[in-house]
This record gives sequence, C-alpha cells and structure tokens, in this order.
Amino acid sequence: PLTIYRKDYTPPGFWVETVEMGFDLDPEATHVATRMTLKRNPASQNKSLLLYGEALRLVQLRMNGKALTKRAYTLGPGTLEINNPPDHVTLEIETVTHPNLNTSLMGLYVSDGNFFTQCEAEGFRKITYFPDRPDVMAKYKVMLRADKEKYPVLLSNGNLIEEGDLGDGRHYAVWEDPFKKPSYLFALVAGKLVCQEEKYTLHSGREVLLQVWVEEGNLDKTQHAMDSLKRSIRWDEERFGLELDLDRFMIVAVGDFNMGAMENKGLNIFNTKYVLANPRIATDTDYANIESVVGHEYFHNWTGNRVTCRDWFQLSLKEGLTVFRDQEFSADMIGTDSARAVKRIEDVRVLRQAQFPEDAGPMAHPVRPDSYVEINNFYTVTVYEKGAEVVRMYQTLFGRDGFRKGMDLYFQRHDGCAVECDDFRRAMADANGRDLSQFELWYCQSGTPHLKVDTHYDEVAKTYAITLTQSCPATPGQAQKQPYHIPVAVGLLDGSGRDLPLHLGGVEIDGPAPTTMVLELTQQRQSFEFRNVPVHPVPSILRGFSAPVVLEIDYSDAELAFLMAHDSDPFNRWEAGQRLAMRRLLALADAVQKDHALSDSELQETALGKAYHKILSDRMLDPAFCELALTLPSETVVAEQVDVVDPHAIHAVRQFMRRSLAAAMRVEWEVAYQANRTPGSYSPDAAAAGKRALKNLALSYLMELDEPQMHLLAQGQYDQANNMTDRIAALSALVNSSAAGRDEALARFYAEFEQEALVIDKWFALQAMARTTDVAKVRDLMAHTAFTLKNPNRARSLIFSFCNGNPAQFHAVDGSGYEFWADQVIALNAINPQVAARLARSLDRWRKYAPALQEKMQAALKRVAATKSLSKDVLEVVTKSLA
Ligand code: BAL
Ligand code: ZN
Repeated sequence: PLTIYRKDYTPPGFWVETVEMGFDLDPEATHVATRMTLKRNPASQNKSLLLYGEALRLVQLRMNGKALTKRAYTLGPGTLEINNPPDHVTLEIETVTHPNLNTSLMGLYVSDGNFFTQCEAEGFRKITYFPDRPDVMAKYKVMLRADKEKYPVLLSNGNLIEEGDLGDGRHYAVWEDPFKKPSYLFALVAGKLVCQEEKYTLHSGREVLLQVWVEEGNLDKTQHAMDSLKRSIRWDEERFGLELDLDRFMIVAVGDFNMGAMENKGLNIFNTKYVLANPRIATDTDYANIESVVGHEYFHNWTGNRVTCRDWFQLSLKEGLTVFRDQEFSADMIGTDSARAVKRIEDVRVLRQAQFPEDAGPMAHPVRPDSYVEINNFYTVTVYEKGAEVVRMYQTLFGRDGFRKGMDLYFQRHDGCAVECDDFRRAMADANGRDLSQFELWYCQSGTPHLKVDTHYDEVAKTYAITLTQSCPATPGQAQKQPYHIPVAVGLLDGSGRDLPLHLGGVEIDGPAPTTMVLELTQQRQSFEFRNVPVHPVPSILRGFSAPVVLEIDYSDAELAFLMAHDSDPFNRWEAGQRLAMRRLLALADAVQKDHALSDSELQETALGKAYHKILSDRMLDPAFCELALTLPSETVVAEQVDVVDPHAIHAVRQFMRRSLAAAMRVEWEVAYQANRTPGSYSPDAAAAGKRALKNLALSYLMELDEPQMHLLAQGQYDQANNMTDRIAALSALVNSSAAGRDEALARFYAEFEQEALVIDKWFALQAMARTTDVAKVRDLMAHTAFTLKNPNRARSLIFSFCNGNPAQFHAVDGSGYEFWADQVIALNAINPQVAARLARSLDRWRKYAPALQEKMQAALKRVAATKSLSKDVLEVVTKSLA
C-alpha cells in the first residue's frame, strides 16, 4: 500500500467556499445531493480538481450547470479528478451510500436503527466526493429528509433554520453552520432519540441551549454528562478566556462507535460509554472518564475546530493540546493539591503503561509523524498522551501565565486557520520571548529519552552538583538522536525530610529561595551546582514528572523509603514507592527464572514492607493517594523493565508479592477496609471515590488470602452495594478467588443487567481478565448470545481485555493465545478495519519475549499478514511489526 509522507504536502488546487447537501435518508440506500462552490487556489501547483470518494455510487456529476462527460474526469480508486476545470466551479454531485451495510462505522452508518456519522479522519469521502482534507474549510448548509415515524429527530451541525413536513410520511430539517469547517467535522444524526436540555448563560450574558441526546430509556443517565458540559464551558471561559461560539451545543450518544467521542462542530457524537451514567451502572472511573471526555470534546471547539490541522501529520496539534486541556480541567475540578497529584499520577501511569511500550516498539513514531499508510493507525497514545506531555512542558517552562500568553497569541494569529505544530511552538516561543528551536525535537524524534542523574556533595564548599546525561534509544528509521530540551524539576531534602531552599549557581532570585526549581537540560550532558547546601541532601528529581523520560538514578532502598515518606512532591513520593516495588519484583522474577524458591518471610523487615506499612497506617494521607501508592506496578510495566519478558514469571511474582503484602499487613488492610466505607447515598466526588478505591484495594489484597471469611466479606459487599464501583470490585474479587459463590454471582449480575449494554461489557471484561480465564474460556464467552464482534465496545470488552489485560493466559506456552488473536484480527478485518488494526497492535512487542514465544507470535503475525483482502489498516500494523 501507498505510504504518505509529510514532506510531500502541497496545498489544495481548489478551495471550497460553500457546501449545500441534501440527504434522503434510507438505511438501504441513502441519496446524497451535494452542491459546492470552489475557487482555484493561486498558491497551488495542483492544476486539477481532486476529490476523494470511497464506497460510493456516483449517480450524477455536473460542473457549472452542465453534466460532465466521462472524458472530463477520471475516476480512480478512491479519487475523482476533474481535468482542466475553470477557476470558479460549482459542482453538483449525487451519490448513493448503503448505511446499513457500513460496518466500518466510518462515514454514514446505522446503529440500533438510527443514523450516525463519523468523518474524522477520512470518513466524509464515504458520503460524497469531496476535497476531504483538513486544510479545506467551508461553510455548510444541510437538508435532511427522512421517514417521520422512524426518524423523528434530524440533527446536523450549527443552527436549525427550518423544519417541516414533506406530506408523504416524511419530514425535513435544514441546518446551517455559521462557521467554516473542514469536512472531518461534519456530522448528522437521525432517529428515535430523546434529549435532556438546559439553557445556560455564558459569562458574557449570552444564553445557549445545551442538549444531551440518547435513546429512550436512557434519560436517567444524562445528568452527569450535562453537568460535565456546563463545567467545561465555565472552565474554558475562566482558564483560557474561550467562550462557546454557538447558540446550541449538542451531545449525542451512540452504542456503536470506534472511538471514545468526536468533536463535530456543535454536534459532538459520543460512544455511550462516555455519556451514560447513574450509580447503578457506572463506576467512579466511568464518572471521571465522562467528565474528562465531555471536556475534551468541548475544548476541541477551540483547539481543533476554530484552529484546525493543516494536514493529518499535525494531529497532535489538536489532540496533544486538547488532552493537556482535559487533564488540567479534571485536575482543577477536583481542586486540592493532593487530588491534582492523584490525577497526575494516573495520567503518567497511562503513559507508562501504553505509550512507553509504543515508543519502544515497531510502531514507534514521533508526536508529529513523518509518514503513514493509514492515518487511523496514528490516533495513538504517542500523538495524544505524549503530545499532551509535550504541551505540558511549555507550561512547566513558562508557568501558567506564560502558557496562557502563548495560547492567546496562538488564537490571535491562527483563529479560523488550518495550521501546523510548529505554529503552536512559535506562538509559545514568541509570547514568552524564548528560542524554542531545539524544542522541536520533541515533535520529530520518536523514542523515550533516558535521563541519567549523577550527584556530588562537597561537604567543605557546601555545594551539591547534579549532573544530567540524556540519551534516546534508536527507533524505526531514527538511529541517531539529538539532545532534547528537557525541563527537569528538582528539589533537595534535608535529613528530616524537609525541602531545602535552593540557590543555583549563577541564578539570582528575588524573594525567598524556591524549594523546587526547573533545570533546563539542553546538552547531552550538563551539570548544575547548588550553593549553600548545609547537609548532604536526598535529591527529588523530575518532580511532577516534568518531562516524559525514563529517569535513571541510583537510590538506595533507604533513600527511596525516605522519599516515599517525606517528599513534598506527591508524584515523587508515589514514584519512590513504585521504584522500591519494581526493584523487589525484578529480584523475585530473577529468582523464579533461576528456579529458586520465593520467600517472603522477611518482607516486613524490608524497606518496601516498612514503607507500605507506614503509608497504609497513616490516617492523614489522602485515600486516593494511598490506593495508588499501594498498587504494585502492572505486569505490562514490569515487562518493559526486562530484556527478555517471561510473562508467567512476572505474573507469578506479582501475585506472590500481593499475597505477601496481604498477609504481612492483614490487620491494617482490615482496618483500612472498614475506615474507608462510604455509607449513605452515592456521590462520585473525588473524596468519596478515593475512599472507595482504597477500600476496594484493601478488599482485593484481603481476597488474596483466599479465606472463607474474606469470601464472605466480598459476598456481603456485592449483595449490599448501592453503586457499581463497589459491585464490580466485589464481583472481580470473587471471580479471582475460589469462593463458592463466584459463578452464581456472575450469573446474577448478568441477569440483573442484561438490558444495560455498558454493564454487560464490564461483565465480559471482568471475565476476560480473570486469572483462571484461558483461551478456551474466551472462545466459550464469544459463543454467548450477548457477544458480537460487530459492536466495538463488546469486542474490546472481551477480546482486547483478554489479549492486553490478561498477559499470563494470553501468552500460553502452546501459542493458543496468539492463534486466537490472529483469528480475531482476521475476523474483525472483514467487519471493521479500524478496530481490527487496534487489536493487531497487541503483538507489537513480540521481539521482547523468550524465543519459544517469539516464534509462535511471529507465526501468528505472518498468518495475519498473508490473509487475503487485508485492509491497509491491519496491513500497516503487521508489516511494521514483522519488519
Ligand atoms: N478527534 C477524534 C476524537 C477525539 O480525540 O476527540
Ligand atoms: Zn481529541
């Protein structure tokens, strides 16, 4: 398949000015009549008019009022090129699509009898022929016509300007979007839907209409999304001075959706998973995710829609920035410093769990990629989460005010335009009077940089030197790397754990000396000397995870325990605990591989045992922080730390350590369980959610003891829970134990929630990740009446959860997991290439495993690669994996 390169970008031959569309909606065959006016782009070398189209039947094509003969245009695979057009063109195109056959969920499709669209990145071309590229922005007016009874609600972008009856049992609605937009932001929705609506007054006094549309029967699950939307609107006004520019803002929930949600102008379309919530069906995590995704899509209205991407290589321009904005929003909503730190830790966990492996594997790519075969494969954790870290570094360098200045300048310069990542960097640099040319490397180089720390204390001179050395491993296509510009936030602790005031050589600061300073590393190796350091300090480096790097620093166990107990930076307190735990897990894994018996007799005496004990016994600590601090690094994160992965050894030692910690702190866990109950009515607020998290962590540790008394505790929690968080935690604990009631609990759960698709997804996911679930069990579950590959959420809940979330079983030594994986990638490829390509990523890291497993993974990858009619989505992933 064709590779597309960033360096080959050329401006479009024509600009589109206006687009008028008429849809005759019919699931079998929808007719789309499009009239657009275009004018030649004098700055372009492209003389012809190039339109894109896929899976379309072209019924009519007229230019400036005349039907075009076959000789006047060239219909290629995926393109329609008009030869020698005049400078001003009016095109009229009629196409037919088949929404009910569209299982790719791109373009126009049907879900549960209703019509929806998804156009990012290149779905609009499945609706009509169009210059479907993000730098072509136009104003749209859209008429929807459909059967009145089947499709009473007709929605599109912008404002409803007309609606009425067509007499023949059908009706129509006309929508006009006052803003120019790229085609990827087009949307329509038609069907039987109901909405919760509210009028909302902006800071400026203007009143807007907010709506959350769902299927009938789900109106009791929209309040949280509506509240999140109102909070998002307020936050963007207050933090960035950005106001909603529309009179009407709609969110629509759909059960069949490839992504989490989509920021179509004024008509956001959401996966139900990120809209529907009430205490009965949604967990604390669901509530938090809904708030952040509602925020994310809303924030795109400025960062993405008002200022969009010139081309898809610039995707992180809007995604990295908008993820950063949603992270900040969520942190601001929970308010306290401790809660902000909890959010930061959670975000970094995602980065390490998913992005670091991506950056070290065959699909590694820069935040701004240089090439792609299928752009849908680049909606990645690198573009999103690492992209957000890159944006966060501007704020770390310039502070909140400096960052805001950069944002203001960015909008001042580029509102209404399609621009590049470089334009954002330039706005940040210019607004803050800084040269950020080296900073561009964060956008062009792939791979996770390593940052090595060496320190030296001069007792006589009372100076403390920190020497930072950076390196970055080779990644596909990038053997050599240049040094990055890395902000490194540091602090120094004295013997009692207090922050020392910092005096950096050569830097004069007005006012009291700070206790955290951001060192800017720009060379491969650089030393920073602190003066007036009265005692040999313990350094706290990379506070708040000030840059997305791997920090290499030699701490003793005692120093880590000290940092875990005292560091004023909560991120580094957590980090110290993770390091201690990782150290022990790796030592145990080594022992297992050498066939040594594991012993935990002295755990209480180790730095780790003591530190965990101290955290769990500290009643003053934020429970949400405790939960994170007492959760061991995941098997995936441990796997990234070793040269040759033995998933069974890693699983065994992690389980061993969990059992040891359960036994060693049994009483403390029981106390924590009781102390963190949240009686009374349910609230998803951060404080209550944090208590539940710690209580349920305690439950899961206690269940490692696998004693009847603990089974009763879990069973009791399951029976009495008034919310899904406690319900699912108890069920998970039961399912991963030998409790007699576990099968019955699973059956009861299913019977109770049979009608709630999102809860049945949890039911599948929980079983997919259960310790005893092997491939045969997953194949059984696939035969369940509630299972279907066609629904992405359901496919993800069972298949992805197993392949990505149950490493010990997935990597069965007989290779049956990989055969299962290949079967499902091939099956999904025929239904939905995007979802298939995501699953294809599960074997990314195959070269890291022991040779016997590698061989079987390679065979599975080759089987997929050799499949006929493979989509370019899947082909790109498996080809790069095998390369
Ligand atoms: N733009 C695709 C979905 C999202 O990132 O919001
Ligand atoms: Zn986004």
